[in-house]
Amino acid sequence: MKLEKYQIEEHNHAHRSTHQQRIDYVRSWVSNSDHIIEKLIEFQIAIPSWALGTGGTRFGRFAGAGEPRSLEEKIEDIGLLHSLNKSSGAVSLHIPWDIPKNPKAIKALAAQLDIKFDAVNSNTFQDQKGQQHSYKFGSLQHVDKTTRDQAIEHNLEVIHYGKELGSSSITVWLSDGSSFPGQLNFRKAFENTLDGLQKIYGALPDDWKMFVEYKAFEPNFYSMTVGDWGQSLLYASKLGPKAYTLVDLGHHLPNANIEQIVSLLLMEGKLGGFHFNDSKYGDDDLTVGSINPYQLFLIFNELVEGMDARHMNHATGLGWMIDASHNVKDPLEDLLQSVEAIMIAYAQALLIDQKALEYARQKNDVALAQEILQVAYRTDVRPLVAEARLRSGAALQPLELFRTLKVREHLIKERGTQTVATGL
Ligand code: LRH
Ligand code: MN
Ligand code: MN
Repeated sequence: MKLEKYQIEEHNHAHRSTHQQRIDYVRSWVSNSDHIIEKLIEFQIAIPSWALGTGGTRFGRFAGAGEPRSLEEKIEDIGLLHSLNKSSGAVSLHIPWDIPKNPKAIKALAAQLDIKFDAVNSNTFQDQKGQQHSYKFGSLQHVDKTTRDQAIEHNLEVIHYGKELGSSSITVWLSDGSSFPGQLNFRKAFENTLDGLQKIYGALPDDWKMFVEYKAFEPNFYSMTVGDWGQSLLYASKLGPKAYTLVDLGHHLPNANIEQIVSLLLMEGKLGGFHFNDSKYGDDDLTVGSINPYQLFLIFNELVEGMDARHMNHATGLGWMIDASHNVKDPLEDLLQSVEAIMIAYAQALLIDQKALEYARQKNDVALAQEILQVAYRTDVRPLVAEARLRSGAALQPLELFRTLKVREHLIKERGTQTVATGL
């Protein structure tokens, strides 16, 4: 299924006058609204190839209908999202879940839909069919060199696929760790992992980056070998200038101050990218902004301030990606909601009067500093986000249009009801 330009135009026409009233109101008192709209138009968020089908929990998976059956169909789904919001112009592949069997054709299809290839992800947290050595006790940390070599080899293969598609970064997330005290020599596990990462790093093309993603728990529950931002930063620093830390919002211990982590990683020039999602308890991978939108806004405040201080381009300076998937919503609707939540938080952060905030801090005026943040957070910036979409040829209300055009029903007709997308 493909969305036609006229379908978007008709929808926008029907919403035009209400939108005009709303945007006029915001513009009447937000002095930098055009600047914000331009920033929003530039900003693109990569969609993970594993989020286009229904996710699951370890207790079960309730597959939806009309899910993509191949990588081609996943890219087509991202094409649909991108025509609805013009903010999802990139895909992040997980290998071997989504091996591009015919990279040239995949690249051409993506280019046709204006979709770029963001970071490629390796997978040494599951055993694949026919695999010689098991990752049950880890991959790069493994006590057995042949298992470590196999994991390194897999990462090199992922880089190879990435090169063919035009990616320029690899995200390495390891489930390595231990579940019981005594199981692991922490130092040796770190050294083995560093050695493996160094070999992978050595195979990176000149213009590539490596993102080292950390996670505090799960699937190991006593120790994780890349367990927090300190460990990730240690690996990234030892590896060299092409290695960065990747922050997945769900990978912290409860109540961690993620915005402070973001600020310090940016200060060190070592923040590489993001996996956006939301959570109440652990790595829940819920829709972005569905549980704690204020935290998301505070993170964006640090991103905007820190990136401006380093003269970084917001749109291209970091790898922005969603990493959410679950059991109960239509995956495409869910992704539209996630992208919208990110755009809202970004717009609110752009609204903050950074000079006034700094002045309040210098004066130790705590109440004023809090007020400045909350004024921005409590502003309804949805008309600005919608205006950015309108100007880039997307839909004023993407989710509503998705429903009125009965996109999922069309996909079910094309693909059937018994479809299972690859992924988690
Ligand atoms: C691990 C993780 C990591 C994986 C993805 C599927 O929890 O966040 O990024 O690649 O989930
Ligand atoms: Mn992640
Ligand atoms: Mn995760």
